[in-house]
Amino acid sequence: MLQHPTLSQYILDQERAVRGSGEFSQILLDIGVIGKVISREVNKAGLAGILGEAGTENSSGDSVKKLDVLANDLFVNYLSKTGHFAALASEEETDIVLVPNGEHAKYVIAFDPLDGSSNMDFNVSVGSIFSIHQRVTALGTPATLQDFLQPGSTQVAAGYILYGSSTMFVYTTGHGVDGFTLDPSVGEWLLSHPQMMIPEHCDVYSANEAYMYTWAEQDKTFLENFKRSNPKATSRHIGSLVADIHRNVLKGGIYFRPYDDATKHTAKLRLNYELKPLAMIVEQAGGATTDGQQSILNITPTELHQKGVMVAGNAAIVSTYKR
Ligand code: AHM
Ligand code: MG
Repeated sequence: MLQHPTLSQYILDQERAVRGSGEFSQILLDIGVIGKVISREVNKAGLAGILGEAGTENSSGDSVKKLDVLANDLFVNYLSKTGHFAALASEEETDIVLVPNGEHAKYVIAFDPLDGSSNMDFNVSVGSIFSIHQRVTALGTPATLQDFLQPGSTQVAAGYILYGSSTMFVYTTGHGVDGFTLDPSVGEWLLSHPQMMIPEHCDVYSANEAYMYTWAEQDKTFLENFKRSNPKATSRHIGSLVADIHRNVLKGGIYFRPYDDATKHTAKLRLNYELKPLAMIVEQAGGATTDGQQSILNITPTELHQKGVMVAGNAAIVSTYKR
């Protein structure tokens, strides 16, 4: 275990190197704590039928929260008390949540507390995703929606926690991407994947091809060309965004989610909670992202829950996607 630095050792070393205030280290450590608690709950989710169904009372008479509700409550309650955030935004909340007495806090955070939660019942990997910005509104005043309508390029940190066969915490502060694996026996995050980089070689594509019949012609052609030009091309699609992106970053691959229905411009993924943070991870790992016209990180949201499309992964291939 001692061969691998813990999350706190690593973050504090980094913070010392840049002579930071320590505030940022504390934020990442706080998210690490939330990840550990959700990991514990996800790991015993299969016992729900034994200990009590979610949404009902368990045998002790305690109410059992659905996991996505529990994860959201945990993010909101824990982060509201840290003093670092003026406001929070969650995929599960209609509006931004102002933190009581948060007027003097420097940052805002957007998160998807448990992405892919419909996979939970089948023991498929799920994830939490977060995106942190410095406020654009004046310190000393309440944060506003404007603080969340910033392009991904101004994120000061972003990342995810993947609840898979092991639990991993992957984040970037704009200096590459580091991955930590939870050692459940001691409850510590250990640096297992320092400076993750997308391999140049890329055989994998991840797409929900069920939507292909309503894709635009150029989207069908893009995928066809990828398959034709690479005899080893293979499909890997979990349908759980964090897991799909994580695998592609480690193994090399393209995540392909154009408009599900090109005529209606139907999209599923949310810019603030899913696309921006995961795009920062992909680009910091040496990959590229696009909506067909520009990097996902250059899009300025105009609505809190705005949805969008994303092609992400190996830069050489992503750069050939245009719309
Ligand atoms: P959610 O935020 O409601 O969980 O939905 C997001 C999930 C992603 O994890 C996944 O990639 C996508 O939905 C799958 O959607 P679809 O079944 O339409 O392909
Ligand atoms: Mg989601």
